[in-house]
Amino acid sequence: MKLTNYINGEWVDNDELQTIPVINPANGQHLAFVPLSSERQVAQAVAAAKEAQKLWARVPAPKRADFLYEIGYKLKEKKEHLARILTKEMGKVIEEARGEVQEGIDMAFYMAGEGRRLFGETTPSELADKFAMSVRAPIGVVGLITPWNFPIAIATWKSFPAIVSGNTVVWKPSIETPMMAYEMAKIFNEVGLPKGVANVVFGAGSTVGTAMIEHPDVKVISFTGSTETGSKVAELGGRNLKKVSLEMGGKNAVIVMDDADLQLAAEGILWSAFGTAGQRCTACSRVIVHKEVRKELEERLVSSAKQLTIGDGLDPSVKVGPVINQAALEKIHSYVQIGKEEGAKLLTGGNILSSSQFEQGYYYEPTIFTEVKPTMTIAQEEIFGPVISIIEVESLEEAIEVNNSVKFGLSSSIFSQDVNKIFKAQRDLDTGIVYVNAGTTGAEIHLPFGGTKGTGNGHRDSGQAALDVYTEWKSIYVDYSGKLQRAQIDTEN
Ligand code: UN1
Repeated sequence: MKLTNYINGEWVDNDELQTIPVINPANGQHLAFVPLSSERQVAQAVAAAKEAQKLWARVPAPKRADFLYEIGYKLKEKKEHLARILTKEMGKVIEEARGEVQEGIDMAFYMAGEGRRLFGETTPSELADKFAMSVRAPIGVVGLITPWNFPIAIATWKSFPAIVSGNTVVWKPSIETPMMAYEMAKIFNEVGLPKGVANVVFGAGSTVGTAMIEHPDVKVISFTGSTETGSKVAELGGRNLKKVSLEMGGKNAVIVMDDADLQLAAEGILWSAFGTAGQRCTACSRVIVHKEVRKELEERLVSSAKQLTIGDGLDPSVKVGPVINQAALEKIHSYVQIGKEEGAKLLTGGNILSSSQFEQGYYYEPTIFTEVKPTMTIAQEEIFGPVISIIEVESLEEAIEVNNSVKFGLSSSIFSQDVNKIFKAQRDLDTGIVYVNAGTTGAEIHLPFGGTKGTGNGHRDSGQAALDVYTEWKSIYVDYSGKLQRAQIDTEN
């Protein structure tokens, strides 16, 4: 199968473009070919989006929202079909793939509801017979750059609020997961979304992204991905005076206090650390544990980690699927080597799986280090794989300090039964998301998603906060006094 760009409501078959294969990370199976587009395809898509936006902005928001309802129904109808492609293309286990499609469905219906809200504000004017209000106005053409780990969910967090608020979209999905984007484009087409409102351009490396960011008609860039790429996006976006929303890495920790329910804590850690093979930006990669319960927690974590079935995510008994590609496998393994060299103690895992069952795919053993110092590389840098570092502390204060000692600030969690500790922690943990008595993953779509410090630049995906990325406030004053009234000029004297 050869995938094509989706531009101006058409499948643009780029015969002149080079294509590369899409590979199933579970078994090396060849799934499709994806085109590598150039600036020319980006320019075409932006032109289509610009033209479409003039009309789209005039469509009443509740009518724009009707398309999102239709998209939601389609996603629902195709849930199993999409989940299976997602597992094949990205590797996450089928149960999680279904969960991700569900996130897209929920986002569609949630943002469709926004079509009948999109609230503005009315405010008393300081002058008599004058009406003042502020409304959300669409910005124009929006460029989306999305990652492979949540190829549907993250795309919906960005595109649906953009579309419902009257913008049009040019979307560059990750080259690792183009099939999901192609399926989304099919849905846009099937529900009759007006041509040019949502466009998909495939590309590898920085060609398409750079062309999008530099294009004068693209006004907003929303990016989720690595910190390394994100800072380049920010730099280029800044130079081109774009509004840029960034969602980047995490180094998320679970804090386990001495009064915690240890079984629950172990289950929460395991799910957040090894689910999606650790490839979530919200994945737990540090466990900060009170010294009184460290040994017991370690025993529970190690024995449960050893029981996790690893393999092809299409097999429903599998709990940990492959990582995305060979480069990811090597990067994870090199962090494990660094951990050993820096003196951390390996409790379990630490290997690339290479027996005949695994040799065609990219599998890494769930790995647990202990006796990790907060300053070690494995406790500071994002590994994006199934590796956790256990750090011992003596108090809640120390736990919070260790949690906050990394450059990222996406998600954190505390397990405790003490309400005072819980409330103190939720206030002092410097992350955009805090969980109490639950792991670090599982964000819901109607709450803002994003982080502090190096995780982002102050914007949020999903939730109503996403509307702030894709709209601008317009203040409107209507003077119905019939005479010249001058604000701020003192008429008394
Ligand atoms: C991501 O980690 O890149 O919170 C997104 C979660 C999911 C989304 C994660 N709902 O785990």
